[in-house]
Amino acid sequence: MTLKDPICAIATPLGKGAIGVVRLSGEGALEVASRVWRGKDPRKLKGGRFTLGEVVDPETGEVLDQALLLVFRAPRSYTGEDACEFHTHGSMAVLRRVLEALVKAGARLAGPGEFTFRAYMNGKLDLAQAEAVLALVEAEGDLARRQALRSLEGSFSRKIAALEDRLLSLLAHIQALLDYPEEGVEPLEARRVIGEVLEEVEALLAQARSSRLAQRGARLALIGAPNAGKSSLLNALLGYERALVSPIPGTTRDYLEAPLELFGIPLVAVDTAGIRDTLDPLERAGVERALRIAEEADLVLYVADRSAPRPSLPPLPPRTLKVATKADLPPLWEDAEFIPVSSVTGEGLGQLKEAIREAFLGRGGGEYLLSERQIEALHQARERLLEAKNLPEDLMGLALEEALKALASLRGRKEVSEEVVARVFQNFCVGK
Ligand SMILES: Nc1nc2c(ncn2[C@@H]2O[C@H](COP(=O)(O)OP(=O)(O)O)[C@@H](O)[C@H]2O)c(=O)[nH]1
Ligand SMILES: [Mg+2]
Repeated sequence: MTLKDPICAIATPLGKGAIGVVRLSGEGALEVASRVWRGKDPRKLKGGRFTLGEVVDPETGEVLDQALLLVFRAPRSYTGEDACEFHTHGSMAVLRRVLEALVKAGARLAGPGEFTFRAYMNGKLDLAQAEAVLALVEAEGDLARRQALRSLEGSFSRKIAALEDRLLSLLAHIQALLDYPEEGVEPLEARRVIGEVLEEVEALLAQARSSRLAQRGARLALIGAPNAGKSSLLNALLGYERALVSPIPGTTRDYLEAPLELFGIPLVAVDTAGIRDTLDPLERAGVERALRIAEEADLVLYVADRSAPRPSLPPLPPRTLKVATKADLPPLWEDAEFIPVSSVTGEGLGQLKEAIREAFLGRGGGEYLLSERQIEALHQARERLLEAKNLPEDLMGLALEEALKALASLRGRKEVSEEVVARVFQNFCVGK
């Protein structure tokens, strides 16, 4: 496999769409395109221009579809290569034939992520940005979208670059002290710098949880006595009638799931059967299942009716918010630990949502979407920084270099030691 040969792939989802896009990129891509295109010659088109024409089978000349062709010229394309997109009608029948035609015309089917890999190799994106592309493609909720976009735009990379820079300067100083002690280079407050970098790394690591939530979503379980108002609360949170609500206790015998996006987090809300002692075997099974669902949930809403005698608390998992329902009715009990809400008037729903948000995201909310690889690299950087912090200045170098490597790996820069050397040299032109 060469790195520059023309590759092609269907870029839109497999199914039926008004339009579908087939991508082509690589050296000679426009040559390949010209063999399947009836219309203006793609080789003569300016980058960034669309043209209307027909896609044809290069062997038989059969017209496959009417399409728009969008041409990009290196380096001004996603991959940095000559590239183009065929915007055809979006059926599999069309897309498959267009792809086939491109292969006949000399392109190769792209491997997974190959376009973005080329973009990375050609310096269009760094590794963190490439991961952001993947996250954007896979985003299920608005939080993941927002955070991934921020990384794609380079804000995360810039932050990491700034941290790398500080460590490089520190390493340069330490090296200078070792090599030219007689020069009287001002000793840097190494520990303070390390402490500051460490703080930033830890602040980033604190976003690991919200990143995972944003990407994988979370399960929110509603449990409580029959008739407590669980199903009504679910409907109120959803904004539509999903669960059956009834004044007869024990209506929800099994459980039901509903997708619910809160604060951009894709949640699955699970409404369960009421928890109470019952002899009905079917209801009994439902109760047991409810308790199991609560244990497996990322967050539990324990729901109790404030207008009825106070129920005794079942064993609750640590991540539980207590909710007192029917706040519009005269209360029979009060408890500051419970958030009062009314599914009828909507009172307290905002406060409850805020509490859910805080339980999931903490107060900050999280700026970036960290991949598992990034979390791992940040952990490594953190450990090395902690190690360096506890060493005397002349022995910190190695741990600092390791920390730097871990940080640099976020952006995909593997070799940093050469750079350290260069920085030392650059920093140390004090007459030598
Ligand atoms: N006034 C009032 N009634 C409510 C409220 N929430 C639920 N209910 C009523 O309480 C009964 C039981 O509600 P439901 O949601 O089915 O409870 P579940 O068994 O816990 O799912 C129904 O008659 C609801 O209309 C509320 O906030 N205010
Ligand atoms: Mg119910």
